[in-house]
Amino acid sequence: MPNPLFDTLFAPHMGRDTPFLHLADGSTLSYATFLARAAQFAHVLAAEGVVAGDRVAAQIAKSPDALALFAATVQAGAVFLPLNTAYTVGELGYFVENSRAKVLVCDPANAPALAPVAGAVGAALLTLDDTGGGSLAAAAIGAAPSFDTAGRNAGDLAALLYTSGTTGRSKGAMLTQSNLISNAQVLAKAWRFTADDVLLHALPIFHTHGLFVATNITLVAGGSMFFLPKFDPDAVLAALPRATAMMGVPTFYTRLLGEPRFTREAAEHMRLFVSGSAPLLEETHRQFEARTGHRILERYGMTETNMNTSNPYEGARRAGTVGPPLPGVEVKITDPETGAALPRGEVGQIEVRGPNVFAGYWEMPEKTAAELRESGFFLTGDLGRFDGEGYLQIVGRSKDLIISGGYNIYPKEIELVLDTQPGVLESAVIGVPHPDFGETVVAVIVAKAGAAPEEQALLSACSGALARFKQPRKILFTDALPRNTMGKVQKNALRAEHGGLFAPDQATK
Ligand code: MCA
Ligand code: AMP
Repeated sequence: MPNPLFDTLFAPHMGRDTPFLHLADGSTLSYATFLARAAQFAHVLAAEGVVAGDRVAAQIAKSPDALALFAATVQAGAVFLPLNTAYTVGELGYFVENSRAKVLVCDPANAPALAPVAGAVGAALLTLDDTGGGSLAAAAIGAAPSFDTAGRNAGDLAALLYTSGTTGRSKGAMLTQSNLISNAQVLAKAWRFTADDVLLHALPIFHTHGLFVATNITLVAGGSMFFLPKFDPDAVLAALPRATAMMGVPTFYTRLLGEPRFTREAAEHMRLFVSGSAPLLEETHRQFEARTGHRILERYGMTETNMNTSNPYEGARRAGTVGPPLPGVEVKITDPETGAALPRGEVGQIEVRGPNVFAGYWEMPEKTAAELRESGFFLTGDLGRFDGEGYLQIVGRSKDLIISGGYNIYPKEIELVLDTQPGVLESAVIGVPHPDFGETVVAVIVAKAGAAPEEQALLSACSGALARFKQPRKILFTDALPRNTMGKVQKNALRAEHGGLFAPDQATK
């Protein structure tokens, strides 16, 4: 039966005895071996009662098996729901419950804590670690290495990716098979990926960047990947001489530039470095070119839209811009008040339409209606302008969002935790420039009259409730928050006041 996503990404490689994944221990996994493993996992999912359309949630370490679970989920016709490994049990409960996952796959060490989370929605709990262990792997032993691919339509859901919201409540972005197919095909062509490419993959695989952009492009092209567990400069430098392309968040590139061993010679074998998920400083772009001779190709995307614009492969890659719209994608700049299109050159909200744009937020029709216009244009919450050559520049955000090392952090979620702590009257969480993470989280607290909450107690409260990357790196105290005449906290004023906290000469991280 047809399953367009499986038929595009995986089926063409069935039985191919050529490399798919090169691993840190020097071993290589062929496409045939990988797909046999995926088929075995699909049998396990089916045995758990997973049918087309069911959600398979996974909070597991990056490994070939973790990727095989994605392939298995697609083959079984289910919807993949990858979760950041940094999330706490409290954070996870919401995703599993909200999605009504049929299966939750987690690390064996987390199974005791997550059993009640799975139990609450009647999800089966399976485990998988990064060394081939766990109950999912055990159940796959002896399963047939082929699976009758479940039938799906291009408009059916392939993945549910949760993105935080300005209210602090996460929304599940529904991505269809055709969203993923169209973007992978467009990008593979735009960035000239072929079966000869070896992608250096050091990103996490629970986000669009590492899972759909990096992996799906490689699959469409039939190339292979150096599949590193995480970004580690030593491992990246070791792999560079045999890789041809790399994708990363700006922190990857600033960290590489911090390595004297990262030289023109070290990058000699590479044909392409791509950056996205957060703004790449023009300075980083320049330093990178001076060091390696390569001009980083910056592109712009979102969980809800996959990739929207990209600097060209051939032609000028311009620092400080994210390039023109990708083929098939429409981008317009509109007046935030009226929604009317603005003339070229003016700054406004960025709206996007195309086959890449998601189908809406899972069971949130009001939120969907508020952000996805009937015309099909999606309001990104980013502010930008087109320059004279039709390149998009992102100049800011209308959404209250912090991007730290490529991870999105919604201040509201942290404020909700801080506001309930003893002695806290109110809080405002802001992002300030950070030399390593681009931006980092700072909380400004107003204490209740007569109370004196301590920074350490507040940080502890955050660490119990929030993933590490969301926790404030600094807590400041003030008598009153700056407000405008409408009573709204003026975060711009706070950012201006505290913007130098992590300036390189005083960075403490
Ligand atoms: C880890 N930590 C962080 C972050 N990552 N804190 C703030 N921001 C982060 N991004 C914490 C750890 O918990 C730890 O805390 C300390 O920082 C360092 O931990 P370590 O394990 O050394 O972290 P790392 O390996 O240095 O991680 C930094 C990283 C990683 C390599 C930049 O965060 C990363 O791989 N980021 C990529 C994110 C990504 O893929 N984003 C795409 C999503 P402590 O100091 O207490 O020990 S956006 C997307 O998909 C859209 C569609 C797009 O356009 O691409
Ligand atoms: P996410 O919701 O995690 O997919 O993050 C999407 C957001 O990341 C976008 O709305 C932008 O604010 C930001 N983003 C992605 N790529 C870039 C880029 N190249 N430059 C600036 N911001 C970016």
